[in-house]
Amino acid sequence: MQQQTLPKLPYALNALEPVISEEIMDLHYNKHHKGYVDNLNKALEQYAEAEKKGDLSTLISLQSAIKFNGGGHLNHSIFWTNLTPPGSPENKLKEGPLAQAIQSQYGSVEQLLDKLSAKAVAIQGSGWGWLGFCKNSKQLRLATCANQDPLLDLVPLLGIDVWEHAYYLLYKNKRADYVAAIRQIINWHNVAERYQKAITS
Ligand code: MN3
Repeated sequence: MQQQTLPKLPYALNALEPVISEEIMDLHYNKHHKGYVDNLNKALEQYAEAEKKGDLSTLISLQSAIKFNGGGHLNHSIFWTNLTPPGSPENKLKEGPLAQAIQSQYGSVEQLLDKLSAKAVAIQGSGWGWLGFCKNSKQLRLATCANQDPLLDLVPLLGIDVWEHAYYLLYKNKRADYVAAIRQIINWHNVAERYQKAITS
């Protein structure tokens, strides 16, 4: 398997201020996300080695590291693109299939975000709140994942990282304030693009 790489951030480290501080972004992207990528590559390398040797017990023992770091890499790679500087036009959801689906299932974007926020705030410990698309029912769904578990049964559209590293330096213990503030920097164009791909593929 080829080396996984840290994707380029689509904006500057300070671009999400005042909602997310430059210090949080620097640590979150350059340390946490980079750490997931580096540790994933290490685990994948060891996995390939063990595979060559037919070393089954090592293969099994590497699975949790691959899930954790691989999930962290997948989740953050989506998360960065789900965000946009406050006040940018991408923060508004334009008319289209996603707007229609949200309206018919949740009433409005605000009502959807109220539900997603409540779920994300209630996660015990670290994890992610997600808006996803269910390919079987063709419906939007809300979900939560613990730790860095990736969202596998839905197509991920919009993720909210509620690990303390995502907000603690600015919001301290007030996870609900962070989740409320993040509405100002959601990149709805990105979410709509992901939805478009999910319904047509
Ligand atoms: Mn994180």
